[in-house]
Amino acid sequence: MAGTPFHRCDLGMTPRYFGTVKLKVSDDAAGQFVVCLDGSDITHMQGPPYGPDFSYMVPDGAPIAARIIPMKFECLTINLAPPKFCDVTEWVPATGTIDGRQISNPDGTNPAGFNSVDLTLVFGGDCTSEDVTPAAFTVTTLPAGTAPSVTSVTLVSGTTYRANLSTTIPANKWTKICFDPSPDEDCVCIGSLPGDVQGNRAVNATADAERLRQCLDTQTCAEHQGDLNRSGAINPRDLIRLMDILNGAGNFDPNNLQTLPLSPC
Ligand SMILES: [Ca+2]
Ligand SMILES: [Ca+2]
Ligand SMILES: [Ca+2]
Repeated sequence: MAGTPFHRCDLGMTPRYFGTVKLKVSDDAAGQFVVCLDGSDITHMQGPPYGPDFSYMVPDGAPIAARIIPMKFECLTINLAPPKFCDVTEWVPATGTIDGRQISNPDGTNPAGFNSVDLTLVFGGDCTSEDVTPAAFTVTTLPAGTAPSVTSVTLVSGTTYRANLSTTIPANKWTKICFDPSPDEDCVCIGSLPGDVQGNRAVNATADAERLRQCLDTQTCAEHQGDLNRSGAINPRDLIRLMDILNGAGNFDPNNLQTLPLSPC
């Protein structure tokens, strides 16, 4: 900490004296600092070079000490944010995405679902490409349950990386994937709710079937919403598969009226 010299400033007829205190910390400083200043100490102004000969400080001839009102400062609490880590500028799938497709065929074959996320990074602070490792990710689910883990990270291009999960994200839950754990984490939440063509956190036979009919008409729905059977196309077979998901069929438990909680992101 360093103090700058006091400055004299004339405001009307009354000289005022101001002080500035500068707090200098190292680049990686973080946490809470409490700065307390004692009452003004004027004793040092009574000796050289502030003695009677120091006329600039005593323009009206009165001792400088007589015109300083000792002050008592409240302690100042400063919370320093930790150093900047990497930041994620884009996640794919985007946070809030809900996969409405089946998680397997009704007979249990062809298990499928989101099993990776892509993240585009801006490096900063202490964070470099070497920090983009599986250990930098945490994965949880809501409702709580067994979550996949990040098993590997591959470079897609530029500063876009793919975090590969150990399994597909579980059905009827949010999966929350966070990079760059404390103190500067970035998270994405992806849901899986088979039958939720609307992506509104609720499976409803009437509303989601109606939405799928619109998808068939307009072909403007995202694949993860309208391609219930994961065929790569949205067509009437998806309407049949939606019925299987709603009512239960083979390995499918009935998913009508299933809901997701609010996203944890
Ligand atoms: Ca970050
Ligand atoms: Ca819905
Ligand atoms: Ca399809």
